[in-house]
This record gives sequence, structure tokens and C-alpha cells, in this order.
Amino acid sequence: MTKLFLGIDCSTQSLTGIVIDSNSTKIITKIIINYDKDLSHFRTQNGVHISEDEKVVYSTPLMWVEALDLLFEKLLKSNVPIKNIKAISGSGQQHGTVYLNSKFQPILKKLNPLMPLAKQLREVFSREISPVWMDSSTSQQCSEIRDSLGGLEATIKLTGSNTFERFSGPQIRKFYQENPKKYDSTATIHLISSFMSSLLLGKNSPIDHGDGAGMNLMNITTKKWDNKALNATAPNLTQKLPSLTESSKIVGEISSYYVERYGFSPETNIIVWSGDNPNSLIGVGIIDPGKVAISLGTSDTYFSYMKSLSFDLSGESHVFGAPTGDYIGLICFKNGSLAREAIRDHFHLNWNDFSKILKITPPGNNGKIMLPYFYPEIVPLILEPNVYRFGFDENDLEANVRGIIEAQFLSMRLHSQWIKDKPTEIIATGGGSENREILQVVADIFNTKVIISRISDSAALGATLRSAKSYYDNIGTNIKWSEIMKKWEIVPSSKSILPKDGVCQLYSDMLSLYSKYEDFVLKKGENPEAMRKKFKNKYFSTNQT
Ligand code: XUL
Repeated sequence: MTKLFLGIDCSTQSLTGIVIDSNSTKIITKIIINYDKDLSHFRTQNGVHISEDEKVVYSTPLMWVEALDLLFEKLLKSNVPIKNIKAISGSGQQHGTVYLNSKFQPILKKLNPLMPLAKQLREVFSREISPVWMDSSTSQQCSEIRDSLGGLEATIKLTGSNTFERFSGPQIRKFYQENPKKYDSTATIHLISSFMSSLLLGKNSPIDHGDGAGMNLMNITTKKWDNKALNATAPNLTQKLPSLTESSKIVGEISSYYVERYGFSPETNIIVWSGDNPNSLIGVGIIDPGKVAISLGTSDTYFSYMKSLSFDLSGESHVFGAPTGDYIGLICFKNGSLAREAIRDHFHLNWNDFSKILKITPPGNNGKIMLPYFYPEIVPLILEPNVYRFGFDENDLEANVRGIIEAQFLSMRLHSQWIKDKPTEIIATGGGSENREILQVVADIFNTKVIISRISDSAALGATLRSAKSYYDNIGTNIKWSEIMKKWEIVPSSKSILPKDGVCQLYSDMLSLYSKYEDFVLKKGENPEAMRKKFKNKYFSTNQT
């Protein structure tokens, strides 16, 4: 009998389900529930509600509940033999919290399969909304928690990250401060991942170490709740949080609700859900040190597998748990495609023109350097946007096009240096990865092979693969991650982009120069103009500008 595995991704804008089959190498079914379109009565825009000042961003957890039933209804109609699904795991947008009262667990335990989930779960929320990762309204709580934990370095070493506005701890503290009564009536606080996992289990699910690391509440070394962090956040939090567990854990069997309503086998294993970034790591096939993924989207993300724990003491990056039990270093740059588009549109170009310019301009940009903060930036922290140009101005088409791309990836190389394993292979995903010329610059700057990923739903796929891995491990067929990747062809496309010959030293010199310019602009460091002239003379002496 063929064995099927299901992965579900509860992301910001949609709920996606992917089914794979033990006898096939391909995804056999993919179902997407789009919140705005398929559940329009929740009136979300791109899956969320945003306050006028854009600081408060939330969703309605009942919407995710309804989406889950809808996903299974579609699965039922899709002719997938549901009873052959052996294991399910999932992925949730990270950091978002769900607040439940004491009715949640008893109601979950006796769900009526003749009634939809949402109808039965209407009364279980002590807070009707869930703040999500886009929320940035908790600066005050961030400093309060950081101060209680002994400052920046202590906070990073304890929890893996500085306190961030979107992280769960500061969000929980804000709820406690603004709604103490509702906080008191909260029996359980789940992450989105563990909430969804609980729905499938019919009882409270643990939180996995991967997603738990995005809360500022878990000790990143011992992977246990940290009492100091809990106390710094809100009272009686120990009683309200579920337990923590490793990401491979089978947390139980599927609730009878789904057996009776949709025909799942009662033996279907539920593997604890994790965050979307940990799941994506698996979904793009990163299980070895040195392998890195860059996702070039609205913002650009750099994430790397880490065999051992290291910290970014500047406080710019995050350390999350990886599904393999190891770690992920994650850095998020806000000036991604929006900044590239700002240059493209300023010169009325299309992406083809943009690529052609990258192709004809020299690595090192004739010694011209840009610092591209078109929008406020996360890494490095820039609150007042400004674009700095050294050796050229905003009318120089070629220098601006190459300047923005070189700046983005010099910055990425610079700010990822705290990760001990240097990249040996970069897997590129996201819209920007379709531009080969941009990827050539990435390969040149990192002096590393760049491979284009073929995977579009990496978080859902990662969850599916996690469910297969835990299932096989549990029945004693120990199958290595590398075999899983091979079996389901999670190999990126064969199209790899190699660094050009002779640019390694140039970009290493340019990196030092770029770093000096960051110090100059951000920390009032010395003006490195003389260094830039030297660089220009070394590499472009016949090409005066
Ligand atoms: C990571 C982060 C986002 C969310 C939503 O820290 O905030 O990537 O996980 O995708």
C-alpha cells in the first residue's frame, strides 16, 4: 500500500496543504485556501488587519480554524485516499500568539464530527485576535524585557535573539499590560503552529524548539522555558504555556473528529508543527553546514543551517531551532525587492534592461559605492531612510543599477559573518531569484556557487517531509535526511551559477570598504574616501570616473 504524508502551512495569506506519496517522487496534491478570497467574511487584506499607523497587525484565529476544515473538504473532493495518510505535520507563520480560555481543551476533546470546527470553537478564545509577525507595536515591552534580562548581550545569549517587536514574549506582555483581566482568564497561550497542531490532536500540543526560539522565552541552549524570561514577560506564564518538545516528536494520533468527518485513519500520526522558517530550511533541502538559502522577496532573507550554536551579539539576527535538532541563523533585510524596484522605476527600466546593465558593468562598479536604505532597514538598524552614493549621483544609470545590487549582497555577506560556517552553496528562492544576473553578483560577492531552487511552497513541503521522516523513524526504518531529500527530489535545479574568475580579491577588498562606509554613515566613523580612491586605482586605473 502506498503511504501518503501531509504537510500544512498556515502562512500569513493562505493555508496550503501538500501531499506526497511513498511511491512517487512528486507532490501529488497541493491545495491552497486563500484567506482574502475563500474566507472573505473575515475581511482580511493579505490575510491580516492593519491599524492606521501600521504598527498593530493581527489576524483572527477562528479564520485559521475555518480554513482547516475547508482544506480537508477540498482534500476529500480531490480523490486523495485520505485513509492512506500516515502522518501530518505543519508550519505556522512564526511569533504570532493565540489566547485560549479554559473551555478550549474540553471542547477539543469532544468535537462533534457533524458540525464544522469553527462553530464549535467560537467560545474558546480569551482574545479574539492574534497579533502576527508583522506587528511592531511593542517597543516599550521589548525594552522592559531586555532590561530585566540584563541588557542586549544577556538577552541574546539567553534566548537567541534580541527582543523584537513581533516576538511572542513582548506581545504577551503587551496583552497582559493592556488587558489584565483577559490575560487572567487565559488558560493557554499557543503559537500559531502549536494551536493548529492542537486542533489536529484534539488536545493541547507542545510547542517545538524551532518555533519556541522565536518567543524570547525559551533558553536557546537548554531548550527549556526560562523562568527569568517568563517572569520578565507576564505573571503566571508557566501555567499558561504548553510544554516544549523536539521538532521530530510524534505528539499523538489524529482526533476522532477528522477520522469520522473526513475518513482519516485513526492511526494517523501528528508530528508537532514548527515555524515557517524551520520548515522552509528542510523544504529547500538545507541539512548541512555551509548550505545557505537566500529568499529574494519583498524583503530579502538569509538563512543558514548551523551545526552548533553561535550568536550575533550585534542583535540584528536571530537563532531559531532547526528541525534536525540543530540551529538556524536568520537575517532579514527590509530593503529587498522594493529597493531594487525603486531603482528600476526611477530609470523607467524593466527587469530585462536591469539585467543587461548588470551584465555590461564591471564587478566593483568602477569604485562607486551605494548604501541603499530606501526604506527603514532592519539590518543594519536604520530608522530614517536615506540612500548614500559615493563617487556617483542619482542620475548615473549604470552605477545605480550595479550599485544597489552590490550593496545588498555586500551587506548580506558582512552581516552574516557571525555565522561560523562560511557558505559553500547558496540556494536562491523567491521572485528575485529569477534574475540570473542578480544571482551572478551573489555568486561573485560570496565567492560561492549559487543554485536556483525549484520549490515554491518550501514551508508546506518541509512540513510534509518532516512528517515522513518522523513516521519512518518511528516504525524503525531509519531514513536519513539526505535520503529523504533524494527520494522526493528536493534537489535544486541543475542550473548553478559559478563565481567569475578573478573577482574574489576585488570583492574581499570592497567588503572592507563597504564596512567602513557603514561605520562612517551609521557610527560617525572616519570618512573612507581615501580608501575608496585606492580601491578604484587598484582595480580601475584606466577607467577614470
Ligand atoms: C521571521 C518572521 C517571518 C515570519 C512569517 O522571524 O518574522 O519570516 O515567520 O513568515
